[in-house]
Amino acid sequence: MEVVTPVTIFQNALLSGAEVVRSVKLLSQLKGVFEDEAAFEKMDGDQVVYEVDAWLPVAEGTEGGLFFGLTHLYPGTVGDEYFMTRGHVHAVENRAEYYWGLEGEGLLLLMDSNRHTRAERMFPGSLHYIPGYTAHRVVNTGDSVLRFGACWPSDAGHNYEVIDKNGFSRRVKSSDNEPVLL
Ligand code: S6P
Ligand code: ZN
Repeated sequence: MEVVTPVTIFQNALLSGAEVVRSVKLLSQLKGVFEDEAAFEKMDGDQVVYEVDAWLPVAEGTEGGLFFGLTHLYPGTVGDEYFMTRGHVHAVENRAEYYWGLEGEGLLLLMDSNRHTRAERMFPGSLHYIPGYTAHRVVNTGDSVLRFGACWPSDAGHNYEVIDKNGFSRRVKSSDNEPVLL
């Protein structure tokens, strides 16, 4: 019997191995995402808001495969709005996804096709099923890095345009150091 060592290791909320690809999202790449544009312009655009480590074992668009990702979302605010991911729906809209919390705390915003937005609390051990046709965005409401895992179909793709254009119907802001959904 042949025994091999996996090429990818997922340990202590970190993903490593030769096939893992890291992408970095700088604040300057999130122009238009946060409400307070004056506060945004005053900030260092080169600061990292989040990083995604992804293992894509099959080609993007392959039917039947699965992708695995780990997002590291740093703490911070633009004005009083917490750092968050850009957010997207899947290009193949009926494709679902799992997220799970690993470190830190935050909120997962889920917006359905009627623009109704609900929020699920994220914490180490939280598990989130994101149905198809549902826009998803994660907000770091804590003061440490929020790390979460993701698993999605390899033919889901990403559609960022709809969120870039219309945003989510709710925003998460800090009021007296407490997150409020507005
Ligand atoms: C992919 C999955 C995550 C996000 C990541 C960054 O389907 O939902 O890996 O890509 O959390 O968020 P965004 O909105 O910039 O892709
Ligand atoms: Zn997704």
